[in-house]
Amino acid sequence: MTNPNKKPPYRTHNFLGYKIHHYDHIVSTNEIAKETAKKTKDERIVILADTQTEGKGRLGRLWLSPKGGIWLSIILRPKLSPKEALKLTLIASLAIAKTLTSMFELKAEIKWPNDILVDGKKICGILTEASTRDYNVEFAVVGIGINANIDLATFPSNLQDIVTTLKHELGSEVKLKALLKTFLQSFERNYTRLQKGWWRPLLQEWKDMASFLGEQVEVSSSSEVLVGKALDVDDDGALILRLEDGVLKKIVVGDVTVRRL
Ligand code: BT5
Repeated sequence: MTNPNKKPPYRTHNFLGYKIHHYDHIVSTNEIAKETAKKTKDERIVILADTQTEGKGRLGRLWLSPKGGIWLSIILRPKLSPKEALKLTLIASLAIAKTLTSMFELKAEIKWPNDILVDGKKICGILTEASTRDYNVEFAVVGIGINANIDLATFPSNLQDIVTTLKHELGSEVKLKALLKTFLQSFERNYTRLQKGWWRPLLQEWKDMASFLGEQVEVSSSSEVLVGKALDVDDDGALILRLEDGVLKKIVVGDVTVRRL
């Protein structure tokens, strides 16, 4: 039997209609968010943790989550079909890129589908997971990891060339609370617009911050590696690649590497 007097293992704050559950450490905010989502009908709940012991990347990869970063997952109940869930990753990446640009004057770039880069290096990754019912998204969890006040030396040497942090880029620490608030403000604006059906202008804003469009890229998925020109991102958020033989290919899952000569 659950004890009604038992305190939850997190602190709560409210901001802009978002309810934040702030944990010290946790296995993965996405995992706790999915468990939380099954127990409530609410949305705009944010699971936030100071550290994660098993932060998740895509395809079962590990996401390193030391102290100093922002590791969070937002529970949403959008009116979207399962194939449109990718739009949540796109509006989150747009909000992060805008936040980093407006707060710190950094030149943040988006790399399809889920990376935010500064100086060509990954500063933030996004993992969206959706639970579906009757061909609709029942709930979605948008997991976001921002490398904020972390020394680059904290990362293993094989990642130090491809990863960056706000502390490394700015030479000083940032205010995590202010960063979180600015991001949530920007995310809320995008989410409201998405729910109103204003997807096209959001996608255009996203494309304006995307660094890989028009470039020669390599796209790897679990089954193949494709090489071609990143022509566009279509209305569903899928990548349109023109292969070297001219054939157009629509890609929903994959890792993009820009091949700069
Ligand atoms: C991602 O995966 O980029 C999605 C990361 C999502 C993390 C957030 S944190 C809050 C929420 N809760 C979770 O459990 N997850 C989400 P992917 O594109 O598969 O990139 C993973 C790869 O990035 C790894 O294989 C490493 O090479 C690299 N990596 C690991 N930790 C990193 C970090 N902190 N910063 C930058 N790159 C990292």
